[in-house]
Formats: sequence, structure tokens, C-alpha cells
Amino acid sequence: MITFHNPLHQGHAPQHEFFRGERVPCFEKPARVDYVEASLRARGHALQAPGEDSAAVLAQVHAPRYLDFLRTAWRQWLALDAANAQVQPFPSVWPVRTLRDDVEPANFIARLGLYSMDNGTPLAAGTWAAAKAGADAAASAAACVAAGARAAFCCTRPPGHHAGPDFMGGYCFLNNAAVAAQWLRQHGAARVAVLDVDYHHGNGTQSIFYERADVLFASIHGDPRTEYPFYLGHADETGAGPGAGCNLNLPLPAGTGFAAWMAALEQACARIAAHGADALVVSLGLDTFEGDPISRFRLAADDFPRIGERLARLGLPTVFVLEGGYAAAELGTNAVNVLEGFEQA
Ligand code: OKP
Ligand code: ZN
Repeated sequence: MITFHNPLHQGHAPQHEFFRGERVPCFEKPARVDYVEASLRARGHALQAPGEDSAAVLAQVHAPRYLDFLRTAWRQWLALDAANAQVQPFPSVWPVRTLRDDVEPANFIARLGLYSMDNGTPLAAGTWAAAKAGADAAASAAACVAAGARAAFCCTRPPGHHAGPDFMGGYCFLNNAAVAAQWLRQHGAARVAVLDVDYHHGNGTQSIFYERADVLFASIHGDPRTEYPFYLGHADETGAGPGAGCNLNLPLPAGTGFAAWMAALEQACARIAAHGADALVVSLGLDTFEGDPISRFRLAADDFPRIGERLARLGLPTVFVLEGGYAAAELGTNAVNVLEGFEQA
């Protein structure tokens, strides 16, 4: 599989996050992608550096003031106090419902809350550079497929699918899958489908394309009544305005195993075929794995090639974008199993 890696991902290495009220080491850590790169190389897949600049497409999927904030956030944080170099900023207040989000507060933590959906997405010194290089890798994989490749893989972290038009969240900053989809739209694909198979609903991707008919968003995920991101991902979210009917959510209960998961994939594939998509973007989360420490589906390592095979049968030029998967040592095997299942179909 043609693979683009993120040469700057290790610069995004926050120390801790909050979990059940305690500070714990981050689940979303550099080792995740190191394991995927090792599995790719061990199984004969070469890695390439991204050659495309995602800047123009980023400006189409994210708000300018959000991109400006993210690009300068660490500098702003250090400007408050040089000692902040050793401190992770966390938001502590958010403009929910009746509060105003149109005026940027002068207070940094208040601004961080304005641009965040949770307190689980720590910023670090290299976050912008890592996220931007990841978006460049997504653009590069899309460019490769737009130029005629059957498929390409964007092997990156931090993930992207929770990042919305103007907010970060769920370990995500820039929406790599949305960048790939928008890139494909601008380079020959009239209709694109994004299929999100991460355990968590891709709220950011859904929101970016919710009112568009040219990009279908379909997602199989843990029911948001009990699973993150909690406030989006229900089955009755079907798109709005021109995008009415172009959003498909297939929430499944915690504990779901491979047979029921595959039945949902069958439904998603039927919808993608009906959309008449010219290209497919797969938000490839591997946290559906039974060994995942923060997720509750029951897929086994041997199930992942079958997902790849089924996706290949759609017959579409396909961009795979890495999302979640927190059983780090098994992540490489599981990710490459999907990619090789696709190639061998
Ligand atoms: C990102 B992706 C508690 C851990 C849960 C949110 C999970 C984000 C998952 N602090 N935090 O979809 O794999
Ligand atoms: Zn996830």
C-alpha cells in the first residue's frame, strides 16, 4: 500500500490527560504510529514523506480564526509565562448554549475553551507542526489517488475526526479525513464518501459536511448515549439543507462483536454505492479491537482483513486515514491487516 507518513508526529507528545478524575499518561502517544510504521516496513510497505501542502484545503474545512489560534497557541501560552514550557494548558470553561462564541476573550484559557469541545485534547510545543504535517500527509494520499492510484494510506497522528470546523477535541486538531475528502472533490471527484470505522463517532467530519450533498458521511460507532463524543452520532442525524439524506450514523451498543459490526458495514457500503461516490475516504480507527483500553467493541485481529476486503469490493479509489486505536502494540498488525485485506481482495 502506498503510504505517507508524518515526519513531525513525535513533536506532539503531551504528557498526561484526565481519565476518571485522575491525570494519567496520554493514550494517544507517539508509540502508536511508531508501531504502525514498524508493521508496514516489516510487511514490505515503503513509507513516503508528504509532498503536498494542505493549507488551501484546510482553509475550506476549518474556520480562519480557529486555524490562527491553533498555529499560534503554544506561542501565546509561553508569552504568558516562560515557565509554561513545562505546563500543559487545559481549558476549564466553555461557551455552551446561551453564551457568546463570537467574541474572542483576551484570556488564553478562555480562548482555549472557545476552540475546544473537551478537556481531553492536550496541546504541546509541537502540536501545530505535527497536525499540519499530518494534514499534508492526508492531502498527499488524496493527491496520489486523484492521480490514479487504487489506494493510499495516510499514517498519522494526532487523529482528526473529532476536530470540527472551529474546534479541537478527542485528541484531534485538524480533520485529516475532511482534508482528504475536500482534496478529492477539487481534483476530479464530483462525489465523495467518507466512511468512519473508528469506535468513536466522527463528530467533526459529520459537522464539516452536514449540509453538503457532494460528500456523504457514514459512520459505525459506539452508541453516543454511553460512548464518547456523547453529543453527536445518533441515527436520526441524516444531514440538513442541501445535505439532507447525506449523513448515515450506525450506532452500535458497547460489547458489539464482529458479525453485528459487519452487518452495519454492509448497510454503510450499500449507502455509499447508492450515493454514486467517485472516491472513498476511510477514517481508519482500530479501536474497535477487543483489546482496546478505552473502547468496548469485540473485533479480533483476524477480523480486520475482512473489513479491507469488503471495502475493496466497493471498487472505489480509496484513501485510508489513520484515526484511533490505543492498544498500541497491536495497532500496527491491526491497521496493516485492513490494508492488506483491501489489497488482496
Ligand atoms: C479519539 B478517537 C477520557 C478518555 C476519552 C476521548 C476519546 C477520544 C477518542 N479522558 N477521551 O476517536 O479514537
Ligand atoms: Zn476512536
